[in-house]
Amino acid sequence: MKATRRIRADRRPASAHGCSGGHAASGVPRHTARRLAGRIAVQCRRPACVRYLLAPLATSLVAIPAFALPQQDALRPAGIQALHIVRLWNLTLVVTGIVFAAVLAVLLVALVRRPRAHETTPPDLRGVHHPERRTRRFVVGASGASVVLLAGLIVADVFTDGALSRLPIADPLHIELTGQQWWWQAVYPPDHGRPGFTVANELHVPVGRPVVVSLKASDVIHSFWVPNLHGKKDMLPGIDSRIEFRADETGTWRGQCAQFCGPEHALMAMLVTADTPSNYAAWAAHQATPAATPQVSDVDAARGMQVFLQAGCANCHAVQGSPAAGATAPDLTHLMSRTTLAAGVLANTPANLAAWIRHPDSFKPATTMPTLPLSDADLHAVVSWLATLQ
Ligand code: HEC
Ligand SMILES: [Cu+2]
Repeated sequence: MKATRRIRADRRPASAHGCSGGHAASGVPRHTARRLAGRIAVQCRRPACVRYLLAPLATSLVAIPAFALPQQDALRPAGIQALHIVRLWNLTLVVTGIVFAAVLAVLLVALVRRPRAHETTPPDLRGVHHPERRTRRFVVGASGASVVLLAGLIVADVFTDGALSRLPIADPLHIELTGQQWWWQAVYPPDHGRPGFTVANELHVPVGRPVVVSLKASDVIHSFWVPNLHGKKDMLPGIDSRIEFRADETGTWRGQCAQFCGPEHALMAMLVTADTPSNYAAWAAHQATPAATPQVSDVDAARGMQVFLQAGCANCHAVQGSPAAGATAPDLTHLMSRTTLAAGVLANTPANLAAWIRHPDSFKPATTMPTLPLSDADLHAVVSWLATLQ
């Protein structure tokens, strides 16, 4: 994942490097890393292939994104479903670990006690005339133990499955999640008097309340996977399924599409933020409000909205509260309340926003978002407007 992103990042326009700023994650300051890249490229004239190998390696040091998404970690459960799974994992690890150590120990004993012989030693025919009772008993015993242990793991697996399906789901939060190439659309239907709304790529859920996510795919097979909260569930076009989980700890957890869905599959991340119930309620209430109309005094933003409507952005994107009502791309109503752009590919800053709109295909080469020919002034205006969509 990281490697793909680094390689991709090489193709980014210069402005994207500038604005993401700071130090590379490895602690190498960017300018040092860049100089290093240059030096390696210059010194390795011969053979040329070495230069071609080393230069991208060194530039990849430069291009590590300066923002860090939270780690996804199946071994660090933040909810009851992930806890059931991690317990099964621990049991499997211990059992198979003991078996592995036992096999190695027996192998070692066999090596140490192996019969030593040379050319003149007569053949040892004891085993032919007298059956090796002890050895046979040992093999039968070890095979029996393997069967019992494997059967035990199957039973544990079935119990885990049962526990996963027994999550109490009284009064759950419903989310309708659709996998798209290559981003996530999440519709929150009306809930306890709060109107419905749509967001992209970044979900929020309240801690302690069960969540039922209905899963759809609009184009190809995707897979929902937020390992800190639950296992994987495929999203199949034409076959709706659902996944149920509960977050028991506040925090932001990373998810990733887990089924190859096309060239940008690796760049299809998701964030799930588990909030306290009151913070969640505040977030949801805010998401359900339409975007504020730009102030007339904010000339740039007001013009930006016009550019957005006229340049074709509104054919795909919706901004509630404006005439933009496209339905095939991320809803941008509260764009600035998200921390990332394009499914976790870029930190959400005005500079990255401009870089993305200028050349979306330099970040996600196969993206369906077109590169529209906007003048610098129009681009500036559009970004000014989008930046008001708090
Ligand atoms: C043909 C449809 C289409 C048009 C036209 C289009 N976009 Fe997009 N846009 C997309 C898609 C699809 C994505 C999601 C890409 C991804 O993450 O893989 C996207 C993503 C974005 C995002 C990132 C949203 C997020 O939450 O991460 C922004 C901002 C954006 N577009 C702005 C614009 C602007 C401004 C215009 C007009 C200049 C525009 N788009 C025109 C399809 C379109
Ligand atoms: Cu995928």
